Amino acid sequence: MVTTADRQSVARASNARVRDPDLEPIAEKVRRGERLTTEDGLALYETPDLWTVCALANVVRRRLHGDVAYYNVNRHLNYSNVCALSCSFCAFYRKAGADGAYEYSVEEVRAEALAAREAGATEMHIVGGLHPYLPLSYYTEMLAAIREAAPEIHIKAFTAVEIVHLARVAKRGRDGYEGIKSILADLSEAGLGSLPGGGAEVFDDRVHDEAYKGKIRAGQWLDVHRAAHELGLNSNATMLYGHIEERADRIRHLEMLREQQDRTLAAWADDGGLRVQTARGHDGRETNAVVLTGPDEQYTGPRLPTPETSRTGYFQTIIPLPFFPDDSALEHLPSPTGMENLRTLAISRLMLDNFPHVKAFWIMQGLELAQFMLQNGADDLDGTVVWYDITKLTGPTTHQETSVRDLQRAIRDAGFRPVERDTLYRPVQRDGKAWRVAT
Ligand code: V47
Repeated sequence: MVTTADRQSVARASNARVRDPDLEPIAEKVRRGERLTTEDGLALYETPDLWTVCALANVVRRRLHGDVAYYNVNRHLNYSNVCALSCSFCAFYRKAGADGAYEYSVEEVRAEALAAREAGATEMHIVGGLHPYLPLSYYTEMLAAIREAAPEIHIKAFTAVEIVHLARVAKRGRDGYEGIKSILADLSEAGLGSLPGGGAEVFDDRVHDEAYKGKIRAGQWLDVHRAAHELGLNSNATMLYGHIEERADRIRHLEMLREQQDRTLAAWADDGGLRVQTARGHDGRETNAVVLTGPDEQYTGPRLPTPETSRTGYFQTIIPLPFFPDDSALEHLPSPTGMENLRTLAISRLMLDNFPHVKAFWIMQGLELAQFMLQNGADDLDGTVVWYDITKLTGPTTHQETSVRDLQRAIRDAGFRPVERDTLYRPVQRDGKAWRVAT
């Protein structure tokens, strides 16, 4: 719900002085709710005027979410680090039988679900490596065990590459798109609620072949999410940046995500009252674009395009992930700086005009920078997390937890109103450990 105070803050933000005159045409497009082009994206990267980039991202963020900033009470669970791949950016994977390799049993996952329930969590976010030996039944049993132990918890699980791996494990790899869709249907039947955004890395063949050869390419990653959306499952998207890719690769990545979301939203536009504009895709071709913000706000809540139509099956959130070099085969590279992280998040907000949410994942950005990002495009910090094995911000520990009090304090201190959400961005009403989705 966008209030008068929100409108005033949008107006203030829209009138922010543009210091670099080259950004004026881009600022004008943002004010009018028009789609930005590839060249605009590159100009936002090249300008020394980072403050205007951030101010423009703040205009869009405030149009969409006013003074609200989201967090959730969740648990991340990395069920196994055993992986058939050896991506050079990754410090998480181990080969089967190697020192430090682990996998949770279904009973251990059940115990985690009970602990999450005890702690009042609304979501379990579950991902792992491409385990060469676990059968499909391990995954469906894992979901069923969680559903039984904690039926109210939303299970957001498995990156696109894990889904493709499961199709191969279940000998449905040759069935292509239909094989992938049938795996998703089986997982959904067992309890899967949505897909996280991991494993997208950067959609570029050169970068793929140098840094994560063997992983699925852009087309397959997008296909898995398209199949999930067709089944009515929402999903997220990530971009892992700051390693061997170019800034132009990042812009193309964002454009490819935006075009896939266009195809979903444009099909809903007629009955949802969304305005369709003509734009150019990343390959120069004409597309039907749906921009969620404009001088008259269009986005109406957690379920696009209107609460009445209650549609699900779209990208909710973009999560830009800064590269952590430590202990990876790319350890010699520096990690992106705070300024680069801020700029990339702001540009993600501006380019992904049809994604409702932008997450500053505090585990990777650090809570201090994530808090600042709320003023520069982000509207979500992720949650309490508890255990996280893939990257480590401080030291070797995988216990990376923050309290609701600290998340709320960070949000308030940044000038926003903390709202606890469920995985689908519905506000949560909480009384201690007990909670329900607010109506
Ligand atoms: O898939 C792996 C990336 C992802 C490194 O959907 C690395 O809400 C940086 O996807 N440096 C997992 N990144 C995290 C993820 C995620 C996180 C929070 C919320 C959501 C969501 C999704 O982390 C992996 C991979 O792309 N990753 N290694 C690294 N060294």
